[in-house]
Amino acid sequence: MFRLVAQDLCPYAQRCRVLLEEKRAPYVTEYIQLDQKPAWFAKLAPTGTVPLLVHGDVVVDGSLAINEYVDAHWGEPTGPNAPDAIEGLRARLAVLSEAMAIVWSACIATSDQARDAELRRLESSLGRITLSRPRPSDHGPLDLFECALVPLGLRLRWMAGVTTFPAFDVPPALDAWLDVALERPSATTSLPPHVRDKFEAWLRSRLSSGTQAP
Ligand SMILES: N[C@@H](CCC(=O)N[C@@H](CS)C(=O)NCC(=O)O)C(=O)O
Repeated sequence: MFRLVAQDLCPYAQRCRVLLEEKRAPYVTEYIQLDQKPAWFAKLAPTGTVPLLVHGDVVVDGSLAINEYVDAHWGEPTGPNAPDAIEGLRARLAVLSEAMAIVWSACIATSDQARDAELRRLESSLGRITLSRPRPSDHGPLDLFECALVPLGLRLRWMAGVTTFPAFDVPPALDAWLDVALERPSATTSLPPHVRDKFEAWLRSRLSSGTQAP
C-alpha cells in the first residue's frame, strides 16, 4: 500500500494520484494543510513540500521521483528504462513544471499588465510541450509524462472557465489531447471534488484584488 501525503489543490500531488489511479495501485492519500504542517510530516519530509510518498520504510520526495518509484514498483512500467530515454523524459517534464510555475504566476499577478506578460510566457511554454502521442491510449495507462500533463491541463481549463480571466492560446494539438485525456476517470478521481470550485473562487477573488493563497 502506497501512502501519499498531499495538499488538496497541489498540482504536483495530483500528478502522483493520476499515475496511482492509472496503474490501479493500492494507495491512500493523506491531505495536510501547508500552513499547519503536522510534526510527523516535518520530520519525514526532507524539503517540507508535498507530495511525499511513504512505502514501507521508503520515503520518496517530489512528484517526479515519486512517479518514477511507483512506476518501477507497481505493474508494468509505463516509462522508459534506458538512461538516455529517462533523461529525455525528464527534460520534457521540466517544460511542464515550468508551465505550471507560470500558471501560478499568472494567477497571482498583481496587475493586468503583469498577468498579460505571464500569459504570453505561458503560451510560449505550452508551445514547447512535446506530447508522447497525439491521443492517450484507449488500452493502457497514461505514461509518466501524460500523468503530469493532466493537472496542468485541468488548470488551463479552469482558468479559461473563469470569464474574467484574460484569454490565452493553447496549441491545437495539446487542446485536442486534453479533450480526450480529461475525460478519463483518473482526471477526476485524482482530486477531491471541491477543488475546482475552490480554485475558481480563489481566482475570481484574486482578479478582483484578493491576495490570499487558496
Ligand atoms: N518540485 C516539487 C514541487 C512541490 C511543491 O512545490 N509543492 C508545494 C505545494 S503545491 C509545497 O509543498 N509547498 C510547500 C509550502 O507551501 O510550504 C514536486 O514536483 O513535487
